[in-house]
This record gives sequence, C-alpha cells and structure tokens, in this order.
Amino acid sequence: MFVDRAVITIRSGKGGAGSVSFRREPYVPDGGPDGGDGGKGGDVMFVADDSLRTLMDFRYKRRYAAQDGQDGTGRKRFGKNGEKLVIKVPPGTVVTDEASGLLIGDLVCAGDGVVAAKGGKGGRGNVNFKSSVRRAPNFAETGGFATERKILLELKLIADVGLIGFPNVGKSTLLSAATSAKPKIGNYPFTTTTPNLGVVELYDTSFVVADIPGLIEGAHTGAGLGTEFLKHIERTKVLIHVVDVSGAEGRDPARDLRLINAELESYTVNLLCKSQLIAANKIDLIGAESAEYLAFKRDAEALGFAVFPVSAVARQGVSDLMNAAAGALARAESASTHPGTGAETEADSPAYFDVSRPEDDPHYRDIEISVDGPVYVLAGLQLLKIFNSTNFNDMGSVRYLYKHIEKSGAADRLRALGLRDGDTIRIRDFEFIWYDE
Ligand SMILES: Nc1nc2c(ncn2[C@@H]2O[C@H](COP(=O)(O)OP(=O)(O)OP(=O)(O)O)[C@@H](O)[C@H]2O)c(=O)[nH]1
Ligand SMILES: [Mg+2]
Repeated sequence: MFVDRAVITIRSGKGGAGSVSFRREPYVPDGGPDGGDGGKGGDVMFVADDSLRTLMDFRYKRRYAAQDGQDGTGRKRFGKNGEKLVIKVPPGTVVTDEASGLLIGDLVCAGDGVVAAKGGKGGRGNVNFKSSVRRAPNFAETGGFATERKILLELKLIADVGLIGFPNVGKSTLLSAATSAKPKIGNYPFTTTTPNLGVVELYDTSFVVADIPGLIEGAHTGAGLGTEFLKHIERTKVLIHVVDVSGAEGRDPARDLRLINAELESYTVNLLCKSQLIAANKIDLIGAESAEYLAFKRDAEALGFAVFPVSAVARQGVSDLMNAAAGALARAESASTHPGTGAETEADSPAYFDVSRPEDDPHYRDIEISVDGPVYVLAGLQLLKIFNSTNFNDMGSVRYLYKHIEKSGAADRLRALGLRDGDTIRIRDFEFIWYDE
C-alpha cells in the first residue's frame, strides 16, 4: 500500500525548573541563594530528507517527544537543555496543524525544515530573585510549558512517470511488477477507476509511477473515464505507453498506438511533447522473435519511439524498461527549466499556523479579571506561570506574586472593582487572601 498521509502526535520538551538552594559552606552562617536555572525544553522539528520517499514509517510510530530540560541545581548549576527532536520526512511533505487545519510548513526540497513545537523556557533559579530586601528567596520559577499537538503529514506525490494505454493492456500489472503497489488487476476493461501510485526503486535512483484508468477513443471529449485522468498525466515528465502486442483481444497494437497518441494530441499538445517509451506488453504470448512483434517494433520505431518487449505478468523486461524510464526522466529533468511565473506563489499564499510558545503570545502578560460573588478571579498566561512557581509557605515568594499583580496594574483594576484588604482572590482552583502591602 502506498501511504501518503499520516497523523502523529508531537510533544516538545518542557523547561526544567529553577532550583531553590542556599550556599552551605563551613564557617559561613547564612550562605546566599545559589539555585541555578532549569534548561530549555527541546523543540520538535521536521526536516525533508532525500533518503525517504514515503510516510510509511509514521504508520508504526505515532508519538514523538523531544527531551525535557533538566532542573537547575545548587551551586548555580544550570540544568541541561533538552535535546531537540528532528523528524525526517520525504521531500514534498506538507506539515499541518491537525486541529486548526493551518499550514506549519511545506517542505519541498531536501534540507527544508520547520519547527512544529517549541520547547518550554527554563525556569530561573532562586539566585535570580535575590534583592536588597529579599536576601533568602525561598522560591524559583517552574519551567515553561511543553507543547503537544497533532500533526497531519501529507506527501503530495507528483508522479514522474505515467502509464497510459487502452483498457486491459496490463498497465496495473506493470505497476505491480515494477513497484510494491498492489493495484486491482482484472481481465476486463476499466478495472482501474482511479489512479494508483507506486515507487520504482533502482540501484541509484527512484521515481514515482502513476497507473491511470484506460484511455479510449474519444477520451478527450469525456468518453470512458474521461479527461479527468488526463490531467493526472499532464504533470508527469515521462510516459510509458503500454500496448498489448499479443493481439489477443483482437486489437491491432500499431493502430492502438496511433489512436492513443491522437487522443493525447486532441487533449493538449503538451502531453505529446513528453518523452514516451513503448512497453510492448504480453510478449510471453507471442515471443520477441515473432513476426507480429517485429512488425510492430518496426512501425513504432518509424514513429520515433523506443520499444521494450515486456511481460508484466512474468516480470520480464520490466527492469530494462524502468532503467530506460529513469534515463528519460533524468534527461527531461536536466532539460526542463521551469523558473515558475512568480505569480502563482503570490496568488494564494496560505495562512500559516503560529507555533510560538505561550511566552511569545502577545497576550502573554495580560491579566483577565472577573468577579464570582465575593471572589475575584484572575487568569493570564504569565500570571499562571508565576502562580505555579509560588511557594505559599514562603512570604517572600507570595510577595513576589503580589508584586506582580501590583506592577501589572491588575491590583488597581481590582481595587476599582471593590477589592479590599482581606478579600479572596482565585487563580485556577486556588484561593488566597489579598493583603495590601
Ligand atoms: N499473458 C499476459 N497477460 C497479462 C500481462 N500483463 C497483464 N496481463 C493480463 O491482462 C489483464 C489486464 O491487466 P490489467 O493490469 O488489469 O490491465 P490494465 O491496463 O490496468 O486495465 P484497466 O485498468 O482496465 O485499464 C489481466 O488479466 C492480466 O493478468 C502479460 O504480460 N502477459
Ligand atoms: Mg488497471
């Protein structure tokens, strides 16, 4: 099966906590604070890597976590930063935030990378909270939050090589012989109703092949499965035109070749300009020395095509054909100079998902106030972090929290709402008493 879509969960590392510690030295009665800072949590990032072709790996492993930062320790020792996690994906992978559907990054070329979850900041140790009035701060900051989010990975596969031909000539059989794809195969026309993709792996290269529903006369006007699928092959660089040389179905392969090419020409000239190889399939039924095959070969070569005798069912001649396709692809790629028009990128520049940390939020410092009966309720990201770091058994620590509420202007807003000494304040589920300093 060809996987081109996966949903995984990623989690960045949380920041390490700052340390509460005091110097202990012989003959120094009251050593000052020496708690070091916590380390930063690791980021999670995606990087496009040429060694990958599919999203197969993500079917088996669905959770990815970067390392947490280590806590700070005494003697001003910093906690180690958490290691960042680099997740390799194939080039062409689109990384999206699953919940919002917003794009995080479009990793087109090998080496392209994007951070999808930032690690939390390290908390500051108590050594940072020493001041002239607070000689022995008995509190430190907790580490910044870890971020967990679901990520949708999508591999926008553009086939390099397209398999075309009349129904029932063996296109899907050829795809299954050349790749690990398992398309439906049947001895009746229009077995394939939607395109199948597979990856051909050769010694030193690989490429994507698309098998499309059979074409018939009048396809360009909507006959058969119509023009819908011709669009698919429009983006390929090389076509492999599969014909049934056995004539088993009463078909004349040389006539088929001309008919299909006439269809392609009616659809758009662009298709006919592609490099085209002929797979003379079902050769097992007549043999490569047979007069029928040799006549067909002469005919096709006269039209300028290279012909490869193949038995998709017996897997004969398939690797020669695929090597030739790889060569044609390499030539097509070196010849193509598609600088792009520039307009297309400007036209619909997508909305991007913001992967910043809570700390980077423009409203990080805001404090929201509401009143619940006699209780004043406070909420806010920075406030919550300071609140989490507060040691309510330590007056210095509590005072630090009060000061923050005071300095942020929230205290004045509370007083305007009627807050007085001794009233109750709630942050999250925790209530405490307000004392005017
Ligand atoms: N003898 C022989 N039979 C083949 C060969 N390749 C395919 N077939 C048979 O031809 C029939 C059609 O094969 P498919 O691969 O489904 O053909 P298709 O071109 O994908 O057909 P549609 O999807 O209907 O357009 C099946 O019965 C295959 O087993 C071959 O090399 N030799
Ligand atoms: Mg088919």
